[in-house]
Amino acid sequence: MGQILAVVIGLVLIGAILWWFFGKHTEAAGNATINGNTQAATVVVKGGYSPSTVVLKKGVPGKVKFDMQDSTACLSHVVFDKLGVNEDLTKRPVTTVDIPTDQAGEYDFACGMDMFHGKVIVK
Ligand SMILES: [Cu+2]
Repeated sequence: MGQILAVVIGLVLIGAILWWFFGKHTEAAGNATINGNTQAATVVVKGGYSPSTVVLKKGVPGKVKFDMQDSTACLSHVVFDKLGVNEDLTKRPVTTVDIPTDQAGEYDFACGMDMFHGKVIVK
């Protein structure tokens, strides 16, 4: 009886650990709102990026709007390495970054210290 209990507790703990590490990956990706000839997705910056993944439609000029609600230095800049973008988000409440959508691909972004990560998927 004690053994079964130990196994059950073990499985629950393993499940909790897996959820803790991998649960965030199931967070829904944000989709862009298409408005006429352009599309925009909003990422709220507050203790991280929410959502941390946004999806843009290929072929429609795209923007990602960073809605700054964080006051820590950590998240003050957003860096898109591949695009050569390094924006100071503290200058205005919402900072817009243009994303090339002529071909499918992924653009990773991170805070200035490379601690928080997100990505934009074009497909
Ligand atoms: Cu940081």
